Amino acid sequence: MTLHCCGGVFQDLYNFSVTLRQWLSVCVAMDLESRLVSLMVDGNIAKHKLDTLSESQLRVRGGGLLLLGQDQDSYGGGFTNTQSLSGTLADLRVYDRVLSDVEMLVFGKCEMAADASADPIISFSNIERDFEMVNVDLLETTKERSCAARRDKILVFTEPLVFEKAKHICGLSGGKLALPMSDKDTWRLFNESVPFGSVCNTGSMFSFWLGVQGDAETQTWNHYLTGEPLSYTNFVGRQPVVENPLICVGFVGDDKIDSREHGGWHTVGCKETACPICHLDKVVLLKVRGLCKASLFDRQYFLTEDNGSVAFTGTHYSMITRHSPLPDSHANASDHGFWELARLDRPSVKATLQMKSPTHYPFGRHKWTVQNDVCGNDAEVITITSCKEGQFTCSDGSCIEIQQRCDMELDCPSGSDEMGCDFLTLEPSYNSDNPPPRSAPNRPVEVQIQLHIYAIESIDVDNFEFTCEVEVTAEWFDPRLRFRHLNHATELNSLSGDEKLPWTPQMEFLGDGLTTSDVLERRSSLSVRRYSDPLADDDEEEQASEVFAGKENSLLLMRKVTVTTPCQFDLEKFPFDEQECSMRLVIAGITRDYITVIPDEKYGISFSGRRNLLEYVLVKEEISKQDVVRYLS
Ligand SMILES: [Ca+2]
Repeated sequence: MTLHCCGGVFQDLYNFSVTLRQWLSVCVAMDLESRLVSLMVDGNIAKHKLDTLSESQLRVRGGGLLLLGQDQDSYGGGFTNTQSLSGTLADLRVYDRVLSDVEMLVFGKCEMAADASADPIISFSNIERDFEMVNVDLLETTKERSCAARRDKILVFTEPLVFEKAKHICGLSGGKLALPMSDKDTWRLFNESVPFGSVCNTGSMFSFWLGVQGDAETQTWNHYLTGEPLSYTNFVGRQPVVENPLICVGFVGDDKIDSREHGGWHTVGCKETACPICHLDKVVLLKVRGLCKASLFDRQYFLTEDNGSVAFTGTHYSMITRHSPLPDSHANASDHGFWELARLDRPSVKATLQMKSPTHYPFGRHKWTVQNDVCGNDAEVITITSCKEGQFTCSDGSCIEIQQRCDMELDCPSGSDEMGCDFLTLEPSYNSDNPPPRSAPNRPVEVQIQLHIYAIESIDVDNFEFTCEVEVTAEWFDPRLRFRHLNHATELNSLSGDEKLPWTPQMEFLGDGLTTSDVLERRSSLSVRRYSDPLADDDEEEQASEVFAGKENSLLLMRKVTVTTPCQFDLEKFPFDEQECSMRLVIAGITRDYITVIPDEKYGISFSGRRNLLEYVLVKEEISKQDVVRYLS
């Protein structure tokens, strides 16, 4: 918040956080005589001294324009809709005296009666007379409502559903089936569900699901998710016997019966239908994934009511509402209407989703038809989800932990967590003939090499060659790539089965004097070694997944080969001598300006075979960078 004062010579910035859908009390008191500014935000007071101002600047001038809910860039003008208040003002008071800290705290704690602390010079007490209202809805509210710290919400879905489905839809909206814990809760629930009585009724009674299930074995009525027996029940008449495990509890009311029985419980077969009353115990923000960054639609929504149906209200400009079939669509029993995502200020910018059934809500992943958005597609797969950070949204909208994605266990109802599980998808622009780009022209891409010799199979002095079994491991980074859901264990991140593979170094084995070795391929694998944490979640992707940068996580090519290498044995001193044979590893087709091969400092070469080979003893194995580099061509 910026405080301007004294003809614009004084400005001060105060930082405090504003939580969506939560009331906030702010009070500012300026005492020009003692040069003290007190700012109260939700019961906390900060003080500031106006030191630098002269007497003449600290004077209140008359006139001016009080404007609420808009940012005036100039006197009475310079408005833009992106700088307007989209919210509710419950109370406003301006006094011509300095309020004390105690008075501000009383106000901040909502303890001040509406008419107390008399004589504000400006207030909402006669708002229609004192204010000109443009694009403002005027609503009656009570102090209890605007001061309530409670952030929970009761949401009624207005289609009768069987218990299982009712349970599911409350889960998708980020809540639970409501369950009153006291007579006070019951009364609230009753009041909030009464308006839906006409659509949620069975005969003369209206009927809603509560989060209660009976247990026939223990003869208890339990919370439907935790299985805990309830400490509060409100059955009409005597507590019923649980005869059948498939008995759930409904909630009744009607205007005729005794008010004590409003909100009374009764047993219903779980296969019968009633409207779900969902309890969202905190503000649930639903996210929309899959829109491009520049999209004109909001990315966060609250569940609200619109025309007696659940709707999704965006945090800024757009809303998702339900519509009946269009009159011009030839009357068709399978046309259940559609959901429309639209900009409130630009109604031509919209997206629609045909409903597949009368109870089809747009939770989860769906293909929407898009008009006039800027992402460039006329159809987009969009995910609407109440899942939290670190969770994956199944295609139906239910949530699992992100670690359960691609872990080879089916966790989503339709198994969507195990689809699209490739570690690597190459962009169409990726050319696997080209090595990774250099970070700078004088910095060739490093390919780190490790050689492990399992065995010297033979030393053939007659034919001037030796044969050994070797495992060569090459490791490099390709910043063009992005990997997904990598495991910590490299062997689980194998790319070998993939249809399209990234660039890999073409290794050749040479002997002395660049003679060519015979290579017998035994086994080879290409995998990804995870070094980093996943990148920050990107909601342009329709699905949450752990994405890893190619510049931080390496590719690992492992080749197990049997190599027969020519060697110029010096036979003059045969057989009592020491011989030196070289096996050269070359990356073909690339000059060393682009690629440099580096033997791994610590594990460059290792040997695990027998050193005593009847006639010979292996004295020493060595790997050297210089040798390798010199032969790059
Ligand atoms: Ca899984």
